[in-house]
Amino acid sequence: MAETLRVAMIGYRFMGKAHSNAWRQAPHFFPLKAGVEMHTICGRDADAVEAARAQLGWQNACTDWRDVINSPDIDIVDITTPNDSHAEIAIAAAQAGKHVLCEKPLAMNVKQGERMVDAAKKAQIVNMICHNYRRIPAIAQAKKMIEEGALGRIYHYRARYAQDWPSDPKFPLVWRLQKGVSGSGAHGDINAHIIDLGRYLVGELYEVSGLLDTFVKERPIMDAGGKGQGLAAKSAQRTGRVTVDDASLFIGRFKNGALANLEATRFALGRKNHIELEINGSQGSLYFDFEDMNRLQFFDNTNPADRQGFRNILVTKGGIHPYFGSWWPEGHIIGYEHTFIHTVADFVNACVSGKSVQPTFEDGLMNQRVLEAVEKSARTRKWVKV
Ligand code: SOE
Repeated sequence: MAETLRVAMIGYRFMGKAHSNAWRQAPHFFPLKAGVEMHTICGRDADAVEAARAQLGWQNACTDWRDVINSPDIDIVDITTPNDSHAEIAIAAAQAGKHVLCEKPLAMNVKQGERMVDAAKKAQIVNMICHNYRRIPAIAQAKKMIEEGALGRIYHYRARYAQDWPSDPKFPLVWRLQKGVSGSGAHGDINAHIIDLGRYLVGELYEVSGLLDTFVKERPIMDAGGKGQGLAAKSAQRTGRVTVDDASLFIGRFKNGALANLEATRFALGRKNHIELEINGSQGSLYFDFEDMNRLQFFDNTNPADRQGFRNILVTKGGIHPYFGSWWPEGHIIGYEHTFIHTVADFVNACVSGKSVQPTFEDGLMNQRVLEAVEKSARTRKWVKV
């Protein structure tokens, strides 16, 4: 093993947990070109971050990310904090010569995203945005099939990302519901994912027409020590105005002529983390449902007319299907956490080779440009070019 890459992760809640699992597991299941040392986990609450350190397997804990950014003992900075700190941390890490993995969305807006891309380019560091769903084997398989022409010319990309965690009006005003911390609501949080998948699978968007809405406009404010800032927080007494969207929809046209139809909502009761994609082309169609994430449905119009239909491809064949060779025998399925392990494995190997690994900060910035074009369209009720 040539070298060991020492990691500092900033943040320790939901994404911190998912990324910690990935840093721990990737070296055990993937042929990495370097070792990984889970050196330091960083968070503002000393007790909470120390508990996270012990639980998640980090060597050290610290309460100020600035202490680790310039440390000569750190090679990689992994940003899993809320959106409003991504730019400051990533730019400082890049300027310190660290490779950076940053959770999505890249930033609060395009301007911040441009500064992050510039800093990464100037520092010539390996930079990646954690759009983990690209590394679902079924999604990577879909990409391969589309590139091989299995669908022919693409006519439609239809995607929906639906959750329901804040649909109770008594759910408190957590950071994902505050524009000053999250930048936007369902739009930047989950529409960002299906925008990224559309750009990955179909191509760049040319113009969009959007609609954003907020269903619950006032929510209880958490008491200061409110635990569970994430998707399962408890309510409190005072109330505050919700400053982000609960749902965001848009239609659009890709540069290659395909049509886009995307919907992201946090008010689809019963949908907990439901991503659904359908891509229709001149030779066939693909359908994917994240609640059945090991399966890809494929309609092949070249089949003889008497036996056509959507067939289920179980994407679990090692050596044939992406990433699966590192896991189990065929049919033994994998889950949400594996998509982060795949992301980290590819990132580590890119850090060793010094090669770019998609999705980069540029991808994150392109996603940000689409997000902002949709928001502008919703404001002006006009079509907007990306
Ligand atoms: C909340 O919507 C969230 O945690 C997103 O922020 C993540 O990106 C997604 O993977 C799961 O849901």
